[in-house]
Amino acid sequence: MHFHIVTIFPEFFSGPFEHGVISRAKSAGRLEIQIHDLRNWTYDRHKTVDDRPFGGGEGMLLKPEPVFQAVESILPERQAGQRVILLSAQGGKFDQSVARELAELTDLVLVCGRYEGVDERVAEHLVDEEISIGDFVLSGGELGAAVIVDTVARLLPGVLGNEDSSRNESFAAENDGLLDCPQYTRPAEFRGWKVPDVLLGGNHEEIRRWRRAASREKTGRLRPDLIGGGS
Ligand code: 9D3
Repeated sequence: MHFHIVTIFPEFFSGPFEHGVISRAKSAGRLEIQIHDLRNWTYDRHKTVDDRPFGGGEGMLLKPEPVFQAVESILPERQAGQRVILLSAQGGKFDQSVARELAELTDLVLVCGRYEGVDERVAEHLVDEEISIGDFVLSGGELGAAVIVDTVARLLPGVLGNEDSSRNESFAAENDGLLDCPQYTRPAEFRGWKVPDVLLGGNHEEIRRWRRAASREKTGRLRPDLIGGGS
């Protein structure tokens, strides 16, 4: 899968994809991540990407021309399997099921919003959809784009070593809608806190039952919304 990120801060992305699973998947040719500097599609002396909102108001907006130019050069004609997403605070919320859908694509262009927002013609006439990563205020779309690349890349065949991608993660769904159970490693006692005895014994049926109960308890306590208990 080929990811394209359009941003006014290309340096932001030297880092997030250079570690662990994503870095290895890039080297193995499982995915490609191309960073595009939005200013490459400006034609004035100052490489202007922003301007003031019509009608007045605080702050600046991303101008439409460089964004259209960038996306139209990256994907000259939109084909099946290619999608363009604008990261914005107004978008639909990203989650694991959106990630699973995006993992089917061949090309994904992520346009990072900045300033107080983006000229609305980008959302209306250029991108396929607008996505937010949650109900909180960020300074721009770059962290959102990094979150989406990381989440989607893990689902690609071969990236986690799961050739068949059958172990397709579904956040809680694979665990019957529950959170992961608590896990422990050595030492068996740390500062007086003991690892549950059942995990130290070799009774795998008993361990399975303990994990299941512990998952249920923890989900009810931390994420009652996942078991239909409201938030
Ligand atoms: C919603 C608040 N806006 C009205 C005053 C101001 C505003 C907040 C944040 C304008 C732009 C931004 C920049 N945010 C993003 O570009 C963004 C974002 C986010 O803020 N939260 C969650 N996901 C995302 S993805 C892109």
